[in-house]
Amino acid sequence: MTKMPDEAAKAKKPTKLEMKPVSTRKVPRFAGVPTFLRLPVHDDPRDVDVLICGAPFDGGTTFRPGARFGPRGVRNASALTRGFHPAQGVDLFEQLRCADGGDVACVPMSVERSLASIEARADEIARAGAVPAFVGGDHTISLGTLRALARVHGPLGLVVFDAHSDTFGPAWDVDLHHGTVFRKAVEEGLLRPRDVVQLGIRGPFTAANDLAFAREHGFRIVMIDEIKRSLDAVLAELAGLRDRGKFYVSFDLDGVDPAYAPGTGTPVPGGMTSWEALTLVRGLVGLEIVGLDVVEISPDHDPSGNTSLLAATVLTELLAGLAATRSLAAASQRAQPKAPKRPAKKGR
Ligand SMILES: [Mn+2]
Repeated sequence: MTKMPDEAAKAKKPTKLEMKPVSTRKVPRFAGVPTFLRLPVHDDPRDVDVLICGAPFDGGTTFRPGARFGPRGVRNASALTRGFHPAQGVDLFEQLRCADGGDVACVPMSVERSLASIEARADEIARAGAVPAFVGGDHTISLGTLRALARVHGPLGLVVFDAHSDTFGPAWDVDLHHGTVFRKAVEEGLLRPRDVVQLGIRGPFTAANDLAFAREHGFRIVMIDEIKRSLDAVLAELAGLRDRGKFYVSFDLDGVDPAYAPGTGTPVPGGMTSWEALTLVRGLVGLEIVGLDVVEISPDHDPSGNTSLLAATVLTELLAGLAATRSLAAASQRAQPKAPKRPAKKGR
């Protein structure tokens, strides 16, 4: 039957925007223009719960550059990610409306201008009531998002996966680079330092006092040995962060062992396995997470593509955690009997 022209026009314009990955029955995973998690490209954060944006900037790198290609690498690799996460028992795309918000316009040789653009985008997303999720980019980008989110939400707790503390001093007299971001964030009052947990820290260090700043400010430094010896104890500690206020989560791929994630700017042997990292990410369910990033993905240093695939997988685990947290909160609200305005009726 031939459709009337106005009916055809209606069919083309869905009344409600579908903010989930395109069905693999319609478009195979390897086809189409690559976007984060095969999501639609959508600019307006008011239409989504989470807006995933690329921050292709590596001008804060002190060693091996290439993280500017991270967002592209993760978009490609994320064709293999899926929505249903058995550990959480949730389909993240059923719980969360997500979209690819495109890339922030970064200036390759200007940290200040790039951070200003990232901050403006994070600010816009947060004020729209959505969670900004950034894919880097080197670790410097976190400072841009933290500046915006602390302004909107107040000082934040932080869970960061990383081989390095990133609280170090200036390099070549430059005080802002990917190894100083969390010292800067504390100095700018963006964090609640006693609610900062660093996971996977390891040496060798330049000097014995490399972690002095983090220790003096009360960061909980979880060295890699603790994770290897007692993952469950670390998970219990993460569970203890629930009800401690709003958190930011930052996942630097170099927290993972270079055997699993060699495509990163400053690899350090002896890190987490992919499984340990993903298990710890799952341990964040229940935290009130208002922003997140996955950084230091340098695809050109990993011809296998595993680093980008792991980054994409970490991203979906973080989102599944948000989804699980929301569905748990909704379930507990339903279970809470409301104070009855009049005596409860029998048989309810
Ligand atoms: Mn880092």
